[in-house]
Amino acid sequence: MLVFHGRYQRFHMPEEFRIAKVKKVLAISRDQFPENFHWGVATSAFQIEGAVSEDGRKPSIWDTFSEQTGNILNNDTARTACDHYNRWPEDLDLVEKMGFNSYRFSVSWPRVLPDGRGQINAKGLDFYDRLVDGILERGLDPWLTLFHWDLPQALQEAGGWPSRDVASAFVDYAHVVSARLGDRVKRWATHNEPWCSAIIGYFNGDFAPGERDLGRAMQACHHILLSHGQALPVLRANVPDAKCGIVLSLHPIHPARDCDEDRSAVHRHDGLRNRWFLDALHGRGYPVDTLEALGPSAPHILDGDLAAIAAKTDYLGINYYFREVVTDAPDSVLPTRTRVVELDDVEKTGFGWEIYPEGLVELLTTVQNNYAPGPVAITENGAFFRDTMGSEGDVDDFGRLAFIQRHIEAVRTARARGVDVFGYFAWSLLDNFEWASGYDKRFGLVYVDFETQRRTIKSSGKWFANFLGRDHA
Ligand code: IFM
Repeated sequence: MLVFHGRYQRFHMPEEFRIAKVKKVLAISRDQFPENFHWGVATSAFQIEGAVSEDGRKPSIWDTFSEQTGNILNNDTARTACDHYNRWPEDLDLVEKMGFNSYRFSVSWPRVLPDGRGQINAKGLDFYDRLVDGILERGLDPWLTLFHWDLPQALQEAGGWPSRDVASAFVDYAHVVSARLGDRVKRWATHNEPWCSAIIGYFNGDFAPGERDLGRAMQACHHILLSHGQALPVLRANVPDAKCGIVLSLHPIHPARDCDEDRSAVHRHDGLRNRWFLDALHGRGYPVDTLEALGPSAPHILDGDLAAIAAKTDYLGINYYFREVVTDAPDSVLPTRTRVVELDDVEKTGFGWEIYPEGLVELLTTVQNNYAPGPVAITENGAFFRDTMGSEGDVDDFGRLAFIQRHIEAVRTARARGVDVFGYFAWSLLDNFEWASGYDKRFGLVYVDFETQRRTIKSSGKWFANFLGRDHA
């Protein structure tokens, strides 16, 4: 029987058959990883919390951006999202039920400091206090990210990340959050994917605040990295036993054609995409070739900035989704004179992103060989595929399951080659507000019916429960 239900296929598959199918694809086992390996799921505040004006929260740049017609697919907004602000106990129960030992989340800056700095919103901070207690009560290790893109709108109006003052506001915010939660949260990340908040937000314009100015984007990027470095001593002072890091989205870069032009395009592209962040964080300053390519759009850097950015961290978070294949493109809008090429005959996720697990092995070993960053965690990895709805309310997502398994296998290979990967976090716990794609692109291990807010663990989540030694979720 095959019935179509909205966008999703519904079909009948008996429970035993589905469980057998989930078990059949299991090719890796937890005991191939250390006992203390961090297995987790990741989320971010803006994508799941909703409650955008409850209890004193004020708008972030993403509220403003998503309320403007045409910026988000279907004009979706995150006003309610997964209503996690009210449903967090149920959501944490799901994390526990799927067998994870760690939970990565972010704090909403405008919930804690509605104007970005100054007056603390006690109710906002109380929410995270309860959330952290709830995480610990379920035996999960809290991994807190301070900034996952939701800059308070008031700070954007004061210039946004291109303004140096915003870096100092971030340091004050880091102080407020760590002073309150640092007795219980030991794993801290300053920023998630500065590439996206700086370059996509201020140059490409597809993300909030939607600007299109390369110079402002690079200045924003510099201040984000600076704020990371300047916040570290504050975190360490408030939380002496903290493990602090930053989370980068990195990509292996490959040439589209086997020719010198594309090989040199790879180097240039890698300069902006990867080395810009890795070099600066590891004390090498910004790559000279990229600075030259940027010309007048290069950021203003004050004495001491690069030393601050290179402050020692305890781990590096890497978010891995796909590789980038590039070609030489003198007419490109990018200062690197490169263009990302979409390949035809390759496996892809529903987003059109190439499925390339071997890229994770390459990325991890290259970062290890070039930077020796110390312990590394895969802080995000996952995929969007259209889910299949079963007649018994079950949700099959075997595409996602296979994607995740192949990437966990890649982590195992990288570890066998000497890379100290100590954690893997699936993106994401719940289907959620996928930025400019709204609710159309679902990444969750848990299906969310956005009309009823009903949650259903998908096959991938059930597989995790099995893999992590929990009885069937
Ligand atoms: O949803 C995002 C997340 O917020 C940051 N990393 C990539 C994910 C999937 O696009």
